[in-house]
Amino acid sequence: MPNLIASRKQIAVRIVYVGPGVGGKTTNLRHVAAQFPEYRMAELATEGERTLGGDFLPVALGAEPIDGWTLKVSLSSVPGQIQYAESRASVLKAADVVVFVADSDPLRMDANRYALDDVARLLEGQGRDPAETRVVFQYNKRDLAGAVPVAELDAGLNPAGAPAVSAVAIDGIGVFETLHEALGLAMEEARRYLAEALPPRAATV
Ligand SMILES: Nc1nc2c(ncn2[C@@H]2O[C@H](COP(=O)(O)OP(=O)(O)OP(=O)(O)O)[C@@H](O)[C@H]2O)c(=O)[nH]1
Ligand SMILES: [Mg+2]
Repeated sequence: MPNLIASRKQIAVRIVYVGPGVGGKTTNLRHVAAQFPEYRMAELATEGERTLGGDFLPVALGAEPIDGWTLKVSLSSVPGQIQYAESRASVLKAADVVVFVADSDPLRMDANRYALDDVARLLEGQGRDPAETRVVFQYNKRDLAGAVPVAELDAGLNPAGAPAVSAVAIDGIGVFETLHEALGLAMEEARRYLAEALPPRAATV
């Protein structure tokens, strides 16, 4: 759930990138970080290019204030490799918005499915309803020859029709479109939370 920093009138919201190993989560965050040299991205415990601990990028994107509260956003990613479920669970716990980075490689369809089921399992384990969780899909690696058609990815991974963006994260394509969708959901979540957490009069100050 969002975090209120009353002294600064800030509401902090977390966007967490999830998805199968080598799907492109770190690539997305690196691309965002490159546009914001004032923020430092932490890549925790890596082994080669594989993320073991998660990535963390705190940014304040200067979104329109909501009832006088400024939105502060942090982006993070979980390690995609199957064995790091505990690390995934702890990062996911704080997620207000989830970005699922799917790999369009036909050989990674089982990995996509596993990662999606894993997210649902972890959220349920935390007493959250996956169907109520705000999610954006990114269909990454659209440059691959033989990329799975978008309609097939939609049908297989996103039957509920959540926002979905095609991307070639390695070239920065679709990275900011995805973030834009996620920020829209983050704003919705911040509004919902403020309406619930603050007395009605304070919320409209
Ligand atoms: N062809 C292609 N390769 C990509 C694209 N995006 C990322 N990659 C490559 O895929 C590999 C894995 O990308 P990462 O961003 O490290 O993947 P990750 O999801 O963070 O993986 P884990 O940390 O293991 O969970 C890297 O070699 C990237 O350069 C893309 O759009 N197209
Ligand atoms: Mg990574």
